[in-house]
Amino acid sequence: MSGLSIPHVASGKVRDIYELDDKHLLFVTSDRMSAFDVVMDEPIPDKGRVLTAITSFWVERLTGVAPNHLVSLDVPAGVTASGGDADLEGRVMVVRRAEMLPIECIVRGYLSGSAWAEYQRTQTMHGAPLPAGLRQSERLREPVFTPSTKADSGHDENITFDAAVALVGAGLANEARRISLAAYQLGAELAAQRGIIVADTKFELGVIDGELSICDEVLTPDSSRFWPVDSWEPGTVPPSFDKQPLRDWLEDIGWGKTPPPPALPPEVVEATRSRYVDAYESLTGLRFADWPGVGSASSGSGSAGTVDQ
Ligand code: Q0Q
Repeated sequence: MSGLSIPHVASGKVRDIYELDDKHLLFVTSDRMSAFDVVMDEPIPDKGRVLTAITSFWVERLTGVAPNHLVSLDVPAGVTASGGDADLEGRVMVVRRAEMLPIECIVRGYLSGSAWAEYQRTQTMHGAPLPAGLRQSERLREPVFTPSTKADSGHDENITFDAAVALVGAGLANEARRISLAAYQLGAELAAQRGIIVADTKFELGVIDGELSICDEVLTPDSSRFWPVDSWEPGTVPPSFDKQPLRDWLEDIGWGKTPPPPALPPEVVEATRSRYVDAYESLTGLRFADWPGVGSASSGSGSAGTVDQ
């Protein structure tokens, strides 16, 4: 595929999607880092490779739960990154194009974040009643499928399961709940063996050849709340396994959590990189140094620039 540009399809805070052909997309996960919904100016070296490696780890282990969209982790022939020396190796996924559900498929094992805020107001979670007296970060009796809408800007809206049925139909809603709960259960059990609580996670599901499939990133620190198991205490906000060094520094300097972000000192960038690498190595038991592109000349050069051929 030489000489063809790859049309840009979509970008999130961290990831960019390009069109490879009528059936495939190229996912590029950058080293961009967001905190409090603001993207920092400094990349976190190799962060995109960590997220790609974690997704790859889980996709391999979830084939018994549902099909997925992943085709290859190799950089397609002729595809190069411009806009700096960013190297695509180890941070790309060739995926099958899916008809994405218009809902976020969130599973919560613990009462945290927007669910905790709702519970404090109405003693419900995504509109469903919960017992009285629950504390922040409390473990729920069992994991719950708690969908939300997909907001183009701002925050997604938490909705009831019946509202999800109204949006996607009962068949897809029930299959999305089955897949999400089973994938969370498998992920949470394996992570717990490694000393990591998966408090909640967000799956993106899409239909490929008539089958609801696991897409996008899977059980990563960016799509989940990871807590160190020995720091968990109901009634408190446990430290984020990966983002805490950055969050602590941003709060210590009194940043107002609105753009522009402050310049990050090298030691904060490095501490954040280490936490992401630790998350990968703790979860998988594998050496991050063995992941493609890690330690290469351009490794740590930051987010991938535009992709062209
Ligand atoms: C698709 N996204 C997410 C996103 C911006 C990711 C579209 N296999 C697929 C996928 C996937 N995954 C998508 N579309 C068609 N087929 C995923 C929300 C948005 C950057 C990265 N958007």
